[in-house]
Amino acid sequence: MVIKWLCIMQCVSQLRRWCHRQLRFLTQIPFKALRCVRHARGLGRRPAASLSLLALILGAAASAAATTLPPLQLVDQAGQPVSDAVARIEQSQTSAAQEGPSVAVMDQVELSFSPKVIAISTGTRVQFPNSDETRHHVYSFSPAKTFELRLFRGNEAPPVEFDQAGLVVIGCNIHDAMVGYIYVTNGQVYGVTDADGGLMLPTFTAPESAELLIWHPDMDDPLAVPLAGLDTSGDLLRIELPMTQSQPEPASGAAGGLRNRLQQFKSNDD
Ligand SMILES: [Cu+2]
Repeated sequence: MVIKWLCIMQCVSQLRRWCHRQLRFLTQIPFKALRCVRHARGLGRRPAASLSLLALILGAAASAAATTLPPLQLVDQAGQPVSDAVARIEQSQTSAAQEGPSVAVMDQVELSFSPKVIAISTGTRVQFPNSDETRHHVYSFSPAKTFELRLFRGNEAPPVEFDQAGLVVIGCNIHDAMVGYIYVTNGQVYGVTDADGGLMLPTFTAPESAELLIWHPDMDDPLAVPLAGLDTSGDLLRIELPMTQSQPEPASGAAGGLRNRLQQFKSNDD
């Protein structure tokens, strides 16, 4: 009798556990169903989001049609050509952009950097061959790149990689008059004017709000010209630059400026 009673109690207990599990399952159904509805609504929103993204892409493409500017000619206030000016289109892209790291050259000829100004993409390495008989000691203390190539001849100096955008002023520790500029940019569309002030930029795409930016060591500030404001109807795009009237820095001033920057850099670095 006792055994029979125990069997009945066990069956009742199992029945209670089964009922409890069923009850839990039943109470979860609305939440599962709710999650399914939310998921379905989420899926339902995805096409709309995709359409919005597609519209944005199409809109951007429409406003960023390929542009080819006429050849630039940069002149000073007297109409004289300005060489060694860097021009670039901000926020622009071009299929003509070089891929991967490349090597640029800033030679040293007759106690001068040659070219005096180069423009490069970030990640570019620059070789500093010395074509003079005397030795040079090339250095820079610019925030975008601080380096030093101790006294060297010929091709003894290893290339220097410029991995940060910015203007890098180059000097020689032996010859104070030697000053060069390396314009490092993250952009793709840029160039340096030749001896005639001329420059042909590659075909590019850019937002309508983008600007043509021009830098030169003899300008107080870079010049920014909205692309929308450029008259591109002619065979030549002539732009007058607000050059400073003063002559290039005298030798002592140039080197002194570099040394002052060195001291400032060192004091800021302490
Ligand atoms: Cu030198």
